[in-house]
Amino acid sequence: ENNMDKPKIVTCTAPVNIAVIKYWGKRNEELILPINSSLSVTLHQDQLKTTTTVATSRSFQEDRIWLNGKEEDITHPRLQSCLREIRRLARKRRNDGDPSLDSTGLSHKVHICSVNNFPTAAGLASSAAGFACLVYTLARVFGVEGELSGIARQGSGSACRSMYGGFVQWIMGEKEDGKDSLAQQVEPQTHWPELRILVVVASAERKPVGSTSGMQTSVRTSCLLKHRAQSVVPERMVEMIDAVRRKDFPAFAELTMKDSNQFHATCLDTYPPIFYLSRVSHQVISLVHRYNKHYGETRVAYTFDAGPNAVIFTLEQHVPEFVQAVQHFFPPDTNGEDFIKGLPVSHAALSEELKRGIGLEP
Ligand code: 2P0
Repeated sequence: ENNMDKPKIVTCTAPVNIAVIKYWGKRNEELILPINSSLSVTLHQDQLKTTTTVATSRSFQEDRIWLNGKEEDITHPRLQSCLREIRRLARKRRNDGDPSLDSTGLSHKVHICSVNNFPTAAGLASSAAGFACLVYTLARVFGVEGELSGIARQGSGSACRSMYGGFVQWIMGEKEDGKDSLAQQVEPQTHWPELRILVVVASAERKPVGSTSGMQTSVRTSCLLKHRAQSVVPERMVEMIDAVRRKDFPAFAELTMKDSNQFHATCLDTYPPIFYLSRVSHQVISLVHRYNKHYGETRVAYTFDAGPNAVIFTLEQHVPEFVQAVQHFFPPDTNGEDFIKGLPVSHAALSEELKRGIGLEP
């Protein structure tokens, strides 16, 4: 019996990650090499995630991909990078003498289906989970093991961090070929089980300026970004890793908020300027600072990516109280682009779940 005649189908999921020290700016566009290191928290698998199925069969005429049910262009350069690199590793492994790989399997075409359970491109890190999942699933199909974050990085920079759970750093690296620009786990998700993440959805619309082109303009025009990459982030990475290791919430929270604010300051320093925060975002920022001031300690932190939605970090014990504060100031039925409003129904239901807080542990 020839196994290669049977279609092979593999399905995997990958979660979103939320950066607390932000990646913004590349030194090499093609290899996706960043101008600074970054650090993120990977969400739990059951929350915001991508699910990808890859099928391979001798009868497939060409590689094809469907994203959220719609066929997309497989010739996209970043997709091609990931496919090429995985096939290259598979070929290398076979040449190194691993008999479990059949030579015909490598020439087989793949059909890829990928779906998100959250709004795409609303600043909720869809490309991170998407490319992490694609690379991981392809690796399983072609029998590739080992370090894969360098391949995920070539799909989307932030995707390399979703290859690991818990607290993850993306070390920028020094080499020109990017071989040392990889993600590394700082602590596993079990390290800080009391930590909770809330998503305050201000808008599920597509962001006006995509991350890739936005950061290009920032690198070209913002001297604040240059200063940040060279003189601010290196120290902050050390401090953040230390805060995570010691489970020092106030230190973690303060660094998280300051880094989010500096990222958005570099967006404003970009010419022409980029605005990711909305009126609601600014109100959430004020609420967090007032809340912390009221209790005389830093109990809650916010961070914002390339969109207006707030990601809130807090400890388990403070979740009900902070959610109450959010609901008091952002009642679900007010006018405008407010809490949960503007979301498709299925996502509104998801948000109800998110309000209860995402644990890092199963
Ligand atoms: C981050 N963001 O560290 C930062 C914070 C957005 C703000 O990574 O061009 O989609 O694919 O490498 O990874 C968004 O950028 O950009 C991002 P590409 P990516 O999470």
